Amino acid sequence: MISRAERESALVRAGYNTFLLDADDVYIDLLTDSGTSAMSDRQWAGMMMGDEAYAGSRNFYHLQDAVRRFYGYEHVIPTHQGRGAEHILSKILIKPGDHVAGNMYFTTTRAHQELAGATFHDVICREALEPASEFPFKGNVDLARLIELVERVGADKVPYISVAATVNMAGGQPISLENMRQVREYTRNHGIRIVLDATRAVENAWFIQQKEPGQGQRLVSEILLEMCSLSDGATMSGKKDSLVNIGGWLGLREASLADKAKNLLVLFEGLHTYGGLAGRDMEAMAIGIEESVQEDHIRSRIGQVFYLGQKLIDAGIPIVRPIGGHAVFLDAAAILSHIPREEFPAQALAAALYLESGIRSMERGAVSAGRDETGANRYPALELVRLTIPRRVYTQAHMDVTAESVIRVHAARQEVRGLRFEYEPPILRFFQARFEPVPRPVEERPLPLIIQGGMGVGVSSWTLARAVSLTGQLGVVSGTGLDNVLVRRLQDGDPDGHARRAMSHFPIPGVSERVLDRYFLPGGRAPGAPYKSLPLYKQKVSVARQQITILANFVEIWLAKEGHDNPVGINLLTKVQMPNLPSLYGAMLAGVDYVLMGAGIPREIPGALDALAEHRLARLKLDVEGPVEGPSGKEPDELVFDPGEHLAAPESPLRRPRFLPIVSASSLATNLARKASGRVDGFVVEGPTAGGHNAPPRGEPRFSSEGEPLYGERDVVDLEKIRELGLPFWLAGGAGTPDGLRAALSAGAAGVQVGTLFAYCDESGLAPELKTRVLAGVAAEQVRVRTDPRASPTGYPFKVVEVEGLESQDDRRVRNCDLGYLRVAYRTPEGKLGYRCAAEPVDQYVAKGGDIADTVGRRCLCNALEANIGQSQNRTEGDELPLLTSGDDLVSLNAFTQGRTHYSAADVIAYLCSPPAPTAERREG
Ligand code: P61
Repeated sequence: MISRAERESALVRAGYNTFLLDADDVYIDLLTDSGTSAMSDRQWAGMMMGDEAYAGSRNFYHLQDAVRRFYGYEHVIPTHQGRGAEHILSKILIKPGDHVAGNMYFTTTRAHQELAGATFHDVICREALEPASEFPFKGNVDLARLIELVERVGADKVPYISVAATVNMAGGQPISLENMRQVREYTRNHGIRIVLDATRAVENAWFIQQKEPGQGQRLVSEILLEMCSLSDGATMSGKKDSLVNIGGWLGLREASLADKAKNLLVLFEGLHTYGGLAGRDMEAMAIGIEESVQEDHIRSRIGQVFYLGQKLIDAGIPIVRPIGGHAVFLDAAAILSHIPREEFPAQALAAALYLESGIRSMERGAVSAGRDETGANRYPALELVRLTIPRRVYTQAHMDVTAESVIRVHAARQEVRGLRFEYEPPILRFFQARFEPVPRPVEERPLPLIIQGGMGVGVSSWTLARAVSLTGQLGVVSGTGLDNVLVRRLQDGDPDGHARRAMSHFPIPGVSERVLDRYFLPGGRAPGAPYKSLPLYKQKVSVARQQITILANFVEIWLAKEGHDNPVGINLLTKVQMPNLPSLYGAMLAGVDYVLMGAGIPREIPGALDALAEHRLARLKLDVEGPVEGPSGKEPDELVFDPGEHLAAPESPLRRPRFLPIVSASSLATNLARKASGRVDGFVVEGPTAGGHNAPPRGEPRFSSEGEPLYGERDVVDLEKIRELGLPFWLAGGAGTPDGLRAALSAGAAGVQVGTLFAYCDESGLAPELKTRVLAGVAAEQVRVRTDPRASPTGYPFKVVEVEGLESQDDRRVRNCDLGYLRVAYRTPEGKLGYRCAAEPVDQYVAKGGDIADTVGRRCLCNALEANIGQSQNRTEGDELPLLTSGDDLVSLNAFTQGRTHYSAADVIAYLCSPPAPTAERREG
């Protein structure tokens, strides 16, 4: 069987529709008993005796004999399968405006009746609509309903009654002989024909033998003949009772009708002596008919269905009672009572069962029922999932596995979410429809225990965030620098097509096309060719430039959320101010659930999120450095973002994500909780051992002998004060161990934020060779994480990983500022805004009024971090070198990796959630 992760993606590929799964991705296939039974040795021998004459094949006569003998119809018209017979029958009997009554609809049967112009009326007995009712003949016609209909529309408008035995959609439920006799008597008096759907009539006959008074001594074959004698004709799908992979027939008593049928047959199926079948197929069906009525066969067949059903009943699973002939039907409406009918509980249950165990079942509820003539969804009384047992294929052990799987899904039923259509075909929609999960509002979800930290640039990629979110914890995408990450990905050929797939869903017209036009290189860049970069961000940029930022954030979140409905977050740096509003808007267009922001005080962000959710203009104050003060009395400099410039007529408001500022002090949390421009939903509380940028130590700066900033008592966050704010919080920085998680929880936190462990996992965006090198360094205890007070142009301490043999960016780099995310605005002597970065060429920085002392030891983080994810810029003086950052806990990664050379995000989650190691006493006990 394929793994859970593979089943997950198979299910997404199949649009949550079990009909669209590849059979190779299925473990136990209970989709249907139609054409899936195993043929016997006798049938296979018959296959070898195919007489493939175009006309008058010997095998046709064998089939005709078998049908006459066991079903009693004089005229036998072969069809390729059941619906072929339904098609012909509907066409010869129905006139537009007619009414057909039946003991519950069947999908193809009703579709052909409607296609011919009739309206179908369900006249099944009321007991059939009650899954728990033990009534033994739930397939019975409710005569009162039938009479009422005939009197209302007139007998001349009712060409025939469609009587099914057993009734598939009711749960494989039989009709009694007595009821059939009553229907016969009534219709005879009114000149109305009865057409039997004989598809599973043998199984019906067995139920009559078992349950109907006075029938216990008769053979199944005798009962079958009597049932058929109470009808004027029958449609048959040989793929069920008759044990063949393909084939069917139409049986009639009246020669004139049979002639009409044969006339149409040559048009739609084939000549009347083969009707769409090969001679060998007719031979196999003739033999299958004979085998199907053998008492031993039918007893063991229905006995196997009963075995599975009884196991489920014993486990308290709501199923249709009594257990039917060909399948066990789960009562999805009862099992998933938390999912409204509009969200198709049976479809969702079938998908959940596949995900759990690779078992394929079939929806038999509102999706199967389709829409009525007004276009509204039909909501049938029964909302079922069918576990259909092919004949002579599976063993009781398969039934045991199936029962156990259903029991597990039932136990975790609260986890199952509703579905909505992504594609809905106009007829028999259930076969080819595609679905997607109905997004569950983030407010209704439990808070995550683990937040995967947003590590930029591109380390917390969509692949990482998606992998984490799929486990039910919070995956977070880093939004920093995503626009250049996207255009570089496109210039590298977007090998798997992921970026282009997401781009095709971008709601702002024309943008994706324009970006593809300019940046997409189908085979990647020519060897040695540098990347084309984007124009640098400024206070005001063109609409087109903003749209690339919106697009890039949309793409990353869209991909992280694809195919599941678990929450995903985005992390942005407050300090990287200028692209933040378009980034947030892009992420929100893709439905981002959480926004996390640190590196500064994001006081204005909550209000901006409220505005963006309503597609309203949002503003942030732009920080502007000296040397020249702005003219006094002048409005403060602002960043303004107007969604209206991009989406003229948005369809509906966007979901306002939860906002979690990242803070390093309780005073900051208090300030944000009280003074932010809108709702703050919680905090990530980050200590100085976390990776990336850290807060500087409080008070007079002190340094170790190696020049690292020293943190002291004053830098320890007062958790008591945080708790008092009454908002959930997560601890970050050195919390990435099972003990760290437990300690956080006992300190009142909702969980932890973990970065470093995830940075080196298979799904992270870090270049594979860097992961390998660092993990080898960790195993050899040859890594060091140094807090560098100078490396970052922001002036915040920045953690740098040092590994034996890893070449990193250093002072020898020829300075060049062509990405510019860390540029800050300053005012020129002329009062204009300019932009500078302490890592840009020194003379330029000084020319812009910068202090030369600020440039010392500064690294170009933009280019180095791009290099970290394999998007190193190619320069004449050599490729840009990486600069790795990690939390202090990198050095203790061994406790987790234990010699592994690679691991997955799910491994990290499993490790963090692992129970405490047993203590000495407990081990002895
Ligand atoms: C089945 F999802 N049954 O049960 P054909 N009458 C009856 C049938 O059960 C039946 C046909 C006529 C299938 C296959 C199937 O919505 C679906 O040989 C009582 O399939 O043409 C077929 O016979 C039609 C599955 C049909 C469906 C329609 O699995």
